[in-house]
Order: sequence, then structure tokens, then C-alpha cells
Amino acid sequence: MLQRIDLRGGLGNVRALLPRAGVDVTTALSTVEPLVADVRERGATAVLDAAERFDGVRPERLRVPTEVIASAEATMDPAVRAALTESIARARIGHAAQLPTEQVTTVVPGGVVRQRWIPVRRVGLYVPGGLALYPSSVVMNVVPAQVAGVEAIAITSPPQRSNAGWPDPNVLAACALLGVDEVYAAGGAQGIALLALGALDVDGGVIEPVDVITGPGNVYVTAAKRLLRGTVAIDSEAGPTEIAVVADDSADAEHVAADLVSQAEHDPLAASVLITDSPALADAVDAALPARVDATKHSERVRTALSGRQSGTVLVASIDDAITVADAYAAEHLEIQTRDAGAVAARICNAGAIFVGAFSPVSLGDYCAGSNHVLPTSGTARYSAGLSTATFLRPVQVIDYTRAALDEVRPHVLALAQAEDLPAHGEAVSARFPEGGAR
Ligand code: HSO
Ligand code: ZN
Repeated sequence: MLQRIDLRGGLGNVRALLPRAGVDVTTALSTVEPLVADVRERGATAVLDAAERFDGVRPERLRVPTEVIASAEATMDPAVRAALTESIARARIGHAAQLPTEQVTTVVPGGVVRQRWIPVRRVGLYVPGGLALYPSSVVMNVVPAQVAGVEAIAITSPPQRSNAGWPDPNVLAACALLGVDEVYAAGGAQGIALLALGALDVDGGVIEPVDVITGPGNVYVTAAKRLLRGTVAIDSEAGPTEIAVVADDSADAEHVAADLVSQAEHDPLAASVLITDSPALADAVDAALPARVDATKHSERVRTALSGRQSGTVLVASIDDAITVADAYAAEHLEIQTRDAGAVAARICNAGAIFVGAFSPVSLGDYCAGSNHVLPTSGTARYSAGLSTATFLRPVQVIDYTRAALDEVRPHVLALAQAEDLPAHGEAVSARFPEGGAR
């Protein structure tokens, strides 16, 4: 089922040899541009028209009524409530530990530079509603924003025909458990435009634009985020989900196969990649896959994902090479199932999240590890990171010098101002020392 790429003879230009799906955001842009323009012009009516067209249902207004959210919470499955409550508690612990502390630096006596971390005021979180109906993603978006101290959180999620045009009840229940009551029934590109541009709801309610938008979505959501980036900040462009497993002959082939299948169930375009120095393990995983794929609920989707050109087994000569390949691939999720997994994991530089050893599967991180599951895909883990409190915080520098400290550095400021032919810069300093005098 998995194609095999044999790099035992050498890695060469390794990134070009690795399997990866290309997602064409550019084509989606042409569909999304008029939609965004329509929301800019006609506001809520444009969003509702688009809902009717794309989601097949028109909610009576955009904002989900408080009673609808409360009743979703009241009627939720108790096991799901308990699980979400645990997920939220662990995520709060994990994210609270990330909070940066204010740095106060006395650069010279009397010259202080401080770095204050200030949360953005208002954020919008997109929760998908198609193939992916994920209350767990509500947790992963909301918790870091709340822990960062964001004052206003708005969530938008596609209207569901099965819920009278309101978003999925489990998504609403997760909002309630997190204490978020500003929720909109708007999906796709129009949902993103609504968050970025704001609007007046059809009942006159004000929907304020947000400062940052986070959350994964399909290619139209991604195109809208690309289009509106600049008007707002966005987290990253989410592509189809990916798992890579670095394994040696000590790994359990059944575990590896189960994990490869687990993320393939998200999307026919999902990528599952095994990187191993053991042909025997590669064969054992190949042998374990068919039965698992046949038995699992979303068998067709999984088979498509595993046999797609974005998935495969990469055979390498050594674990050192496996690390090089994993870094070149820069997976959204990277599992290390080798001897001395901690030491191997410590050498990895590029991955959205790293799962160490036999008992840290990706699905644990998806739900209940205390980490975040909104992670960089498509190789962007080479330069970016998953959601964290830092996504919602800005380091603002505060400069505070005394007269004496300014006087001391005065000649250097004057010299640089003169060198850059910006004499007024120098004059702004000199004006503070009317007695003049060279120092
Ligand atoms: N693996 C997905 C997140 C998710 N899994 C949500 C289950 N529900 C992307 O990291
Ligand atoms: Zn998942």
C-alpha cells in the first residue's frame, strides 16, 4: 500500500525525493476573492447567502443564541463532557507553563529596556465543520488564547443542516465548557471574511473585526486567510495532516501501522510516512497495514491516503540518515519509535510536534497530552511552530533612560544621525541639553 523510496545508497537532494502532496491554494483564490469582496460590501447578508449556497442551510442570524449553546452543553454525552474537561485541564497546564516572563534589562546604569508581553485584544477562531467536526480543535484554539490573556474570543464554524443551521452541537458544547459565548454560524471563506472584516448581524448585533485569526480549514479557508493576511494576523496555512514515524528494528510494527492509519483517517490527502533503517520493520508494517485498513471505519479514505503519492516508506542506511530525512521532511507530527528514543528526538530540529517512544502516539497529542494539536504542515515546520500562547502575545519593548544615561550616549546618536543624513534625529537629542557642550 505504501510506496517505497530507497535512499540507502545516499540521500542526495533529499527534500525533492520525499513524498508530499501539493495543495493548490492559488486556484482557490479566484473563487474566494469575489466572496470576500461580497462580504466586505454586503456584510451579514453576503455571509448568509454563501451559507445557503455552500452549506445548504440559512441560519436565522449569524450569532448563535445563548440558549442554543447552553442546550448543547446540557445535552452532551457525559463521556464526551468528561473527556473534554480533562483535555481542557491538561491543555491549561501545558500552556500556562509557556507564558513568557517580562524581561527588564539594565543596559547601562540608568538605561533600562524592558520587554513586555501584551496579548492581542480580540481573536477569531475558525472551527471546521465538514469532514472534520472537531470539538477538540475548539480546545486547542481557545486554551492558548485564554491563557495568553486575550480579552475577546469569537468562534466561527459552519452552519449544519442537522442542527437547524447552527454549528455542530459538540462544537457548541466545547465552547460552553470553555466559557466562550460569542459563536457564529459561518463557515468557509465567508467565515474568515466575517472575522477579519466584521459586520452587522441581520438582527442589528455588532460583529467586531478581530486582530488575529487561527484555526485550520479546507483550501478555501486557507485561501481566504492568505487574502486577508495583513488586515489581520493569521496563524499559518493549514494543509492536509501528516504523520512521519522514525523507527528502527526495535519498533512494534503493529503500533507503527496503527499510527500511520490514525492520521490517514483525517483526509484522503493526509500523508503517512515511515522512515526506517530496517527493511524487516518496513516489511512488517506493510504486512500489518491491509488488515487494519480493511477493519477501520473510514477504510476508503485511509486507503486513498496511504496509497497516495504523499505517503510512503523511506528506507535509509542509518538512524543518522533517518534524522536528516525527518528534518528535511519537517512533519507536522513526528513519532520516534527507536531504541533510545529520547536521544534521537533531541537531535530533531524540524517538526511541528515530536512524540517520543512507544507510549506517546499522535492521537494522545490530538486530544489529551497537554500539548497543542494545531501544528505547521507541508514542511512549514522548518520555520514555524504550532499554536501556543506566543501566537496571541506580542513582545513590546519599553525604553526608559535617565538624563544622565542619555547624555552619556549622546555623541554616538549624533554621529549615527549625521552618517545617515538625518540631522533632526540628532537635534531631538541635543534639544534636551540646551547648555550644549561636547561630551
Ligand atoms: N491530528 C489533527 C488534529 C485532530 N485529530 C483533531 C483528531 N481531532 C491535526 O493535528
Ligand atoms: Zn488527528
